[in-house]
Amino acid sequence: QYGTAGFRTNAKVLDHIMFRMGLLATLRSKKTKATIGVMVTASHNPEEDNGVKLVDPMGEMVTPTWEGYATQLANAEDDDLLMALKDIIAKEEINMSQEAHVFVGRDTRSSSASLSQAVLEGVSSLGGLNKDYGLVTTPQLHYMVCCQNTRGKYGEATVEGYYKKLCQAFIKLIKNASNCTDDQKHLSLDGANGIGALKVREMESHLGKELQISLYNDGSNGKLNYQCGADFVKVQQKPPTGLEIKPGERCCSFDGDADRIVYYYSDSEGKFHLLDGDKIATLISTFIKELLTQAGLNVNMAVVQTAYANGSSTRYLEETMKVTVKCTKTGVKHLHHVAQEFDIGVYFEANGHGTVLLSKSVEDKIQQLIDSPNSDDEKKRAALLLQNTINVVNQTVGDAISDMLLIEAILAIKGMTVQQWDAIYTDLPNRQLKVKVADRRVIDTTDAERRALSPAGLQDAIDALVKKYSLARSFVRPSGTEDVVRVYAEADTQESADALAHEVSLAVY
Ligand code: NG1
Ligand code: ZN
Repeated sequence: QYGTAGFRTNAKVLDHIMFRMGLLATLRSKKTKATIGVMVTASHNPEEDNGVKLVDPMGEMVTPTWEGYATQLANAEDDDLLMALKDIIAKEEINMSQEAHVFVGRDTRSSSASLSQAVLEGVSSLGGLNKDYGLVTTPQLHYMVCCQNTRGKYGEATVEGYYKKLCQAFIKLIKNASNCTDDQKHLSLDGANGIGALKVREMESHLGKELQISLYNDGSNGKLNYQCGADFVKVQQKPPTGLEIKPGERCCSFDGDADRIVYYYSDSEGKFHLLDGDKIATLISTFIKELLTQAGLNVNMAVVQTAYANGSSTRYLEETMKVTVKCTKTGVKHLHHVAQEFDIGVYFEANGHGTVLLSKSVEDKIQQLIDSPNSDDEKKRAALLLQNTINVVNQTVGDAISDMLLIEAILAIKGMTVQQWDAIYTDLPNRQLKVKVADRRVIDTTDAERRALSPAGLQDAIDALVKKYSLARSFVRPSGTEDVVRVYAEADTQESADALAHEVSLAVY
């Protein structure tokens, strides 16, 4: 099934899927009369796995109908493939004489080169024209597709153009940071032994001395995602191997395709502190809200989260920051769609995947403030900061490189240490567990996956368990990317969160 992460499994069984996704991307391009992207990656999965995802014209995920076609094509027997293609062509009334353009990118997995070759062959066999970007991060490919289809309005569709746009905006932002010491400009980065590390190396010359990155797990000797990377750090709640963590020092981890980022540090007692997607969303939305106030702009802004968002973050955003918070189902496309309903939508999954979306009308209002002779200096400064914030952000999808630059700029401008950022609110202790069951699909959920509708009695059992603990919350949902049921629990102490997660797991089993 083409799920939230596209197709993802052991690389050995994927070549025909890749070829067929090349075919499907070509059809999608003919249908939309636009360039479509195909990214070969399995993100944070082990090196042995691989996967593929299609990118729609504006850099978004493909629509549910086309996800359905992807599933049909992938499952067709060889003899039925032509029929399956003809079926899609007929249903979508595709004009086969229309030109097709497909951009292809891949991560650093050893299987990615030949698998992306299979995609390219799929594209050419339906007469599509392709451009092979080779090794790129997932968000870079999304960015290229969007640039191409907006005829350069979003930027230049090259990797070099991407670095230039982001780094120029970053350098303009950082000029507003007075008294920034060399120590504060230093960041330790765990590249998960993946593509992100390679691309940060490429980008470094564009950053000048404004950000000094010590790169660990750069792929030179470690294994991709093995005991490192954003997913490992978030789920294990401990630092990656291969990174020397000095007390108080700001560190971050990318995942295997560089679309997720988490920050962390260890305190003077050696205790590990994680700053996940919720902390990132809080930092970014606070910064933007302050600038909007300074600029005198009244726009509707929301932070979009999933059920995995720490309860403390939701409470802080709603009660202290007074921003609208929306909760959606897990999976970036759900968050992205809800964020699009607002003038400004800041969306982050707790695991560190997220970005900021700004409507055209907000961009225009900011430009007017900059151009207007009547704006006072404070307003103009805030408007310029907002404009550079927009330019450093990759609005097409969550992007570890872009998020990192924005976070580094915000911390520098606010003169904030990682400890001060962490202290904005205190996370509720929490635990995530996986449970293997015969058929995870028997669990049906509602209310953005926070309540189980079936099997009968499960939600009542969870409710009864939650009542035993204070500040507690728990939910279960079938994973969209693994054959497991995920259990989440939070409570006032780690012991309670662990016990609750364990008890709820037993109720699922
Ligand atoms: P599943 O396996 O459906 O929980 C995981 C992540 C999602 C998202 C997708 C796609 C968690 C709890 N779930 O989904 O947030 O990133 O993978 O990669 O982190
Ligand atoms: Zn990823």
